[in-house]
Amino acid sequence: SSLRVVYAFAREMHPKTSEVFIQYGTAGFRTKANLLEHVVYRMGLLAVIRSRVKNGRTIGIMITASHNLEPDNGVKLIDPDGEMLEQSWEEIATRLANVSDNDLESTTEQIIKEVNADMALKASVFIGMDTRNTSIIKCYIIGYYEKIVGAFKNIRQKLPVGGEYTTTLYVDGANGVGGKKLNIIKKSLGDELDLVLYNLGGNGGKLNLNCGADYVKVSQQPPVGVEHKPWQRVASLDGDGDRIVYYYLDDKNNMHLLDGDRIATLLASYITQLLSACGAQLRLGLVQTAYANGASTQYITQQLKVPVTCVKTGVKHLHHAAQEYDVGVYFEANGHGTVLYSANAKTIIAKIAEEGEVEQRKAAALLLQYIDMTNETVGDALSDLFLVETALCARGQGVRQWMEAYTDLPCRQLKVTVQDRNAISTTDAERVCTSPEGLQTRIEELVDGYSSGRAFVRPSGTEDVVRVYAEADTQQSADKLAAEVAQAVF
Ligand code: NG1
Ligand code: ZN
Repeated sequence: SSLRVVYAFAREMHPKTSEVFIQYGTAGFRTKANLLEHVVYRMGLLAVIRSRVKNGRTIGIMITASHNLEPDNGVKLIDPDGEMLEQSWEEIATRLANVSDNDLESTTEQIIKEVNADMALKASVFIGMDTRNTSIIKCYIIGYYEKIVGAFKNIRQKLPVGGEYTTTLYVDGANGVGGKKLNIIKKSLGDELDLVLYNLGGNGGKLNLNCGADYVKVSQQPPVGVEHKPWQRVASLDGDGDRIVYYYLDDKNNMHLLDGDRIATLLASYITQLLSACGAQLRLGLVQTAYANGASTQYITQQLKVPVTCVKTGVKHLHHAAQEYDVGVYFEANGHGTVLYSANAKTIIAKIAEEGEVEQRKAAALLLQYIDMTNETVGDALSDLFLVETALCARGQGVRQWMEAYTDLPCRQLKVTVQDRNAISTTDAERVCTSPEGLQTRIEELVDGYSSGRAFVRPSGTEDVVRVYAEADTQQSADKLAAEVAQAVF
């Protein structure tokens, strides 16, 4: 069944769009990068087969066009001892690269028979690439969702659906790539998760326009293009599929947002629960930025008793800080994040899964699969979606129980256009403004006028604006404080 996902992906996401015959030569396949999409995906498939023929030893995939100019790219396979792919396989690679999408399945099955691959063996494939823009994208398309969906289904077989959890999930795809991927995975999910997808880019829907995670988070409005039912949980992705937030509407049509902070707390508390069921003494910590809602930080430190690190905006800072923990959960409030596990943590958990008491073994096995479902390289909306769905299902929680953990402080984000945004500099993870002179004092004076008030400003790293953030005990106060601080910046 996992192979069916692979073929569906090949057809839908990496279709063969050109009739140009392409041959595996001395340096593998090499041609214009835009002709290689389907070839790279299929070489991923072939590498897995080759690894199995080699008893599970590692096969390399190298994505590069070496000295050729930027528009070219290439892909070649490397055998376990570092030599070039065995010559008799060049014909096989060429055959697989050139079949039509319709014949891909039968040709692959034929090749598996010919080379006598034991498909039950665990395969190992390493992927390398050069710095071409097209390399990074191609590197990413190989066999990844197969693994995540496989782990998700395995876990679901162990966890009965119960309590307030329901298997129906609405998704706002932001008219981007994440929704399209889910549309393909959807069929292979069966009863485990019933996805109802919106904003898939049809009907002239424009990328991120009035929809998607950023729109929902910043405007605090539900996206257009989604049919709403009271209390139904909706996941909203962003257009390039690296952010996710959840929300629901109540029976008075008020929206309730479950943002990156909320996702982080859910994952942290579920993983803590699994770790303690394993009997593993590992240090779990959470990484946030100044944009994290103050109520979430308070809940995490006071109730969950989990340590929190606050860092500068930008995933690289969060990722780095998360590596300091055995298990590091990191999320930006806007829904960008993931969970990292140290090598030591993985070894300990794997050992418990082998040698622990019965109940500890069970919990450790579950946690290993949870780790398998996690994209530790980079925050990924789809991986995060499966992590959230698993945690909710395991705890028998619907959106309302999830929301009950803590109450967000009302907040407001604004953008201010100024002459030179770099005149503003900050310190203490961007929470304190060091220049221009007097601005920090002014912000503090303004904040003092509000109960539970907090505010900061920083120059955006992605737009030519200064961002203002404020929170306070009521929405009206948060809005007013943000406007006053914006005025002080301007
Ligand atoms: P800037 O423009 O530096 O605020 C925004 C987001 C970041 C991060 C980056 C990259 C906010 C407040 N800022 O950065 O969290 O996601 O874009 O996408 O959401
Ligand atoms: Zn994004």
